Amino acid sequence: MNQSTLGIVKPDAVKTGSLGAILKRLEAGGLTVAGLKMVHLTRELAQGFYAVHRDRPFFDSLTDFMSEGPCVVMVLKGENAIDRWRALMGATDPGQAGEGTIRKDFGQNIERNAVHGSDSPESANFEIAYFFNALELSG
Ligand code: 3AN
Repeated sequence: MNQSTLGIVKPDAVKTGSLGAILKRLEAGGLTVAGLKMVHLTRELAQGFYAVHRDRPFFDSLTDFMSEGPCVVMVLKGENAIDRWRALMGATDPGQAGEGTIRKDFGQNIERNAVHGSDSPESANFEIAYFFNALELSG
């Protein structure tokens, strides 16, 4: 099934100059970039994006982190793009992530974990629309 998902290269990975390496991994993993831009989220925009986590103890820290510097938001397409991108990312905690995954190689800890990926078709729809309009997407 051809799918779209939202990926984010988070502020930690942009700061360490890992953007190119991460793009290379996702292209090598069979995903196509259909939209991409750099944004510096305000705290409010980060809170809106992560609204589903608003009651979690890490919400304030997570939204501070996501607004501390620029990140790169992108729409990724491909066969089973949602699961494929999450497999390339690895487990949420880089310490638990498998060898060769992005989070294992570029993440610092469970919060500063380099990348984000939608976890379902419903969240992909919400997350893509949060950052992109139709004119900004190709293919
Ligand atoms: P994933 O990004 O793997 O789908 P979620 O949706 O459970 O993980 O969490 C969203 C984001 O919240 C994670 N990417 C991570 O940055 C942060 N996060 C998740 N669990 C924790 C935690 N226990 N402590 C701090 N931050 C966390």
